Amino acid sequence: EDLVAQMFDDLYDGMKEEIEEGVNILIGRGWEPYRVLTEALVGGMTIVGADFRDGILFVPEVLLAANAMKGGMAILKPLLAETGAPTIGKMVIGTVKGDIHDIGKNLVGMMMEGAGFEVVDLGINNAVDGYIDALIAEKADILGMSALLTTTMPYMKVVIDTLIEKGMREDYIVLVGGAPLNEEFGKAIGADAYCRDAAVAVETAKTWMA
Ligand code: B1M
Repeated sequence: EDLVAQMFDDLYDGMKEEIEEGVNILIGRGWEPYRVLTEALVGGMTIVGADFRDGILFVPEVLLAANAMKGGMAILKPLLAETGAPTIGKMVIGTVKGDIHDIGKNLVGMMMEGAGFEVVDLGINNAVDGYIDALIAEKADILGMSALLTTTMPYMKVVIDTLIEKGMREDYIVLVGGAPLNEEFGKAIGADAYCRDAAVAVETAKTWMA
């Protein structure tokens, strides 16, 4: 698909308007919103990530790419939302302390909402108290934590250990995700499940709520 290749370039170049236009065109061609999300947007960000890692792209450029991606996601958000679906459960989600990456978390939030969950998004850089206060105040069923850095992912254990200390661990389903995590890490820190991507997060949440 030529347009998707063009969108990879546009995302790489941080061209927000072009990305928004591309998303609209693909939707107009009858693509499912989830397919646009994964193939065009997440696919494009994977290329950005590789060149960022290899020192070809730098923070300012990656910020522009992230901004363009968010423009595309904003168009898809209402399309992913199922109308009138009964609420299945409530999730508090946030990126952990020290970490400002939020695209993956936002995507998980969008997909969860689309699947009928109520989502309370705490944003980025969350300390343990913020998570715990929100879980109590919101009477949440699920805690979702995101981390994109190897240096911030251990903080998830701090949060889970604090839940244990306070005798609250059994009250919540704890789901974790983010590029540097894996199944083994999820188990080791005492999460209920590691979610590889947003679709898995939705399926896992549904399974645990059932
Ligand atoms: Co950052 N960054 N970054 N960055 N950045 C990474 C993560 C990195 C892998 C790039 C690289 O070197 N290849 C690298 C980390 C290396 C490491 O830890 N080993 C890195 C680095 C080093 C940094 C800085 C330290 C760079 C610097 O300043 N020198 C800095 C850190 C700042 C901080 O957090 N304190 C930094 C900054 C930034 C930007 C601000 C420029 C920007 C973020 C913008 C934003 O988020 N608003 C950015 C970006 C965009 C990236 C990459 C390129 C893309 C991340 C992304 O959005 N992916 C990233 C490269 C990569 O990941 N390979 C990189 C798309 C997104 C849809 O995927 O977030 O994985 P992802 O989410 C997926 C799944 O992981 C899962 O579902 C999502 C959807 O399928 N998931 C969950 C995620 N969270 C979940 C939570 C759940 C469930 C599933 O809960 C239930």
